[in-house]
Amino acid sequence: MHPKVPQLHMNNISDKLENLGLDKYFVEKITPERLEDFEIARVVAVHKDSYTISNGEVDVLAELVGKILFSASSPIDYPTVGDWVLANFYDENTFAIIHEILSRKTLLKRKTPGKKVDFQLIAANIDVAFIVQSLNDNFNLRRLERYLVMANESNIQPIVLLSKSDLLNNEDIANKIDKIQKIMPRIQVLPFSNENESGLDRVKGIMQPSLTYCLLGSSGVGKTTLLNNLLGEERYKTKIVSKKESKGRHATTHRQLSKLDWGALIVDTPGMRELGSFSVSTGIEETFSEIIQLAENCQFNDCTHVKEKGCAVLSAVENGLVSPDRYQNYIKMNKESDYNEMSYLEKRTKDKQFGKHCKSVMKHIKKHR
Ligand SMILES: Nc1nc2c(ncn2[C@@H]2O[C@H](COP(=O)(O)OP(=O)(O)OP(=O)(O)O)[C@@H](O)[C@H]2O)c(=O)[nH]1
Ligand SMILES: [Mg+2]
Ligand SMILES: [Zn+2]
Repeated sequence: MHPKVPQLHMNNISDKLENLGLDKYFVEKITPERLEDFEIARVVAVHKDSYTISNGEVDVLAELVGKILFSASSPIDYPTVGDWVLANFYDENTFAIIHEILSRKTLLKRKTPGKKVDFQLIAANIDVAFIVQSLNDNFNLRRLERYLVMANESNIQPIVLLSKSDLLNNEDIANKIDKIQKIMPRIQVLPFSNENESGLDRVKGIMQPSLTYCLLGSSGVGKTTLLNNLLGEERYKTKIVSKKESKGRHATTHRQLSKLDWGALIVDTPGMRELGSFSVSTGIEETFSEIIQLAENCQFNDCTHVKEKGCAVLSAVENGLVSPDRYQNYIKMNKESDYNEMSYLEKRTKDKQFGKHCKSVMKHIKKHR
């Protein structure tokens, strides 16, 4: 028999940490002895080489312990906004060292822009992702599908928020919501306006205390304006959109976790211009579930749904059951995902080989000194 590892229980955890979003999932993973040496804290902001962490009482600037720095081999090994960490606080809580990142409940990541196959962490331990599109020029079903794949892949509940409802009449708004619900009947869609505040109460109404939400979506759709509205103050800088300026400028440049009056937690993110998918087969399956279901009736088990005989997906497209655009997006994202997964594996093997090579060179040098 294994000796039973003593575990922490929620009733040993301060309310302050619970209010910051700490729940059973994390607590059960910490042995009580660890807390004799360290405090639990949450990463609320990421800076260039440092972090702001909170223990529910104070926000403190923190750095990583050398061990993490030296052993990190991928972006996953570094803290991101929303992470729970074990840390030591010094100098009357004015400085801290992060010693360990607690295992993540969820992790939002995306491929880095451009050809390079690597990824960036967006946020950790998010419960609900608000995918924001504006009802006027940003509304796009294919882009929505991309964001949904990202959320689904991370096991995060997605909710669609459609901003700038003040710019359209009710009929046009209803039409757009209809378009989404026709292809994704299960997803919740809320229109709102930062300008005339319609729908804001409904957004507030679905945000529960101690759960962590994040705002995802293109630059300029009104994520930060929404956050300021939820906070009830102009805490964060938003963008003034003029035609000339609207290209390539991001109002928000960093990610930050904020706490709302009623206890919900929310991470604002900078708008993403390119949303490369990254080995997201589970997210794709969930987002395109009706296509996956159709595929069960394909004649061949390994059908790629591109040109095979007896392909149930292709015939559904022909019969108008699946829109050609949605079908094409599905095929495209699958291809990207396969490609990225392969290139990334290759890259990792090369990195590892290079690491080994360096080690053996160092050994050699030491030996012959
Ligand atoms: N008409 C209208 N304008 C809005 C609404 N919400 C935001 N805006 C305007 O849209 C512009 C961009 O808003 P931001 O909140 O900075 O957009 P963002 O999504 O945070 O952009 P990034 O930080 O660059 O990702 C600002 O000029 C806002 O005033 C809305 O509901 N209606
Ligand atoms: Mg912003
Ligand atoms: Zn098929």
